[in-house]
Amino acid sequence: MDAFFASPEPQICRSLREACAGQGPRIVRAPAGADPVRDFARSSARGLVSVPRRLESRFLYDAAGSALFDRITVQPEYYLTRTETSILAANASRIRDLTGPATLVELGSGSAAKTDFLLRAWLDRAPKVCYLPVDVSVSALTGACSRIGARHPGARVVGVNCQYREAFPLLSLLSPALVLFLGSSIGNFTPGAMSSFLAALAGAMRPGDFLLLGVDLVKDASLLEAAYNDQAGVTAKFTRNLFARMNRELGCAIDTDAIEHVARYSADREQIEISGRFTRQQTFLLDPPGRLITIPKGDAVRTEISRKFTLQQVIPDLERCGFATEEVYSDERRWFALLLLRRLPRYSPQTAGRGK
Ligand code: AVJ
Repeated sequence: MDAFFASPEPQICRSLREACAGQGPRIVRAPAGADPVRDFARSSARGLVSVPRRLESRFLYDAAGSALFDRITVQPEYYLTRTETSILAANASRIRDLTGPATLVELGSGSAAKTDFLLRAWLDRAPKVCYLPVDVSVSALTGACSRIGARHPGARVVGVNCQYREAFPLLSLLSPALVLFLGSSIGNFTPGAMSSFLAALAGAMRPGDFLLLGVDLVKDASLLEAAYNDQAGVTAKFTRNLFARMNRELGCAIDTDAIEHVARYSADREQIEISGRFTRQQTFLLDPPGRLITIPKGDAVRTEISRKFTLQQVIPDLERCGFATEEVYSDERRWFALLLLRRLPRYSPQTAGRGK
């Protein structure tokens, strides 16, 4: 209790209060002081020299990357978005029956196209709904806010421009809440990072609040690999855009044409592994750190993993992290699942991930 009163209210909470009081912007930003370019440069410098070489997936989503991701979601091979949308369309009103009129908070909302079905289900039962999309891409967020505001006049929309975890202090203020984490975005986390993320999320949520989690399910490798190697080459562009972003924001002089998109399914690890492979040696000029990092010909830089799940494994994992599974929705082919979870009544984050 003392600790609670001693800690000042996080700035993001103050910004939200101002936004809700009607003054100030309808977009709440991450705490000032964080320098995004410096953050990108430091993370990239660290990742490029680590073994294996890797870049953080969150940097894939600048304005160009978010737009490319939207194009990925409509490629014929990329079944995830289409399948999840059909599951949402079929179950939105059932979900609303179970959760009641909760505030909707969407982590990694992107353009928020899928959320329409939920908003409609909410507005079918009450004249108003509060919706807070959270995204690192300010362009995707502004687009989503204006589109939803125009389409659903009953929706009070406040965009939150920050990383997932930076939005966690808002969750207890917004209870009763339904947190949306769709698209199998959770698949970007390693198993350890997923447990710590979920434990922190459970710790930030109020008991009884809901989480709607989208997970892509394990399936035939050829279907998975096709989804991440579309014929039109949009996914390849998406991977290369991360390096192009380094050129734009960090002044690296990289020839992105000499970087090849590679996406393979590891059946052992049950994940798609995506990297940019250098078809010739290139040197990164990283500024502000002012470092030179040479990547030899043939070396690969991991940009993403996309884990695939089985319900038998993920449901007990979620339980260990503080979430009880209320209902599971899927499609006829069992390609994708939406789990409606509930924050357990008693849960302390310290006990999470035990035995892992
Ligand atoms: C947004 C992380 C769910 O893993 O399928 C799609 C990202 N990358 N194609 C995924 C992605 C390449 C996507 N997630």
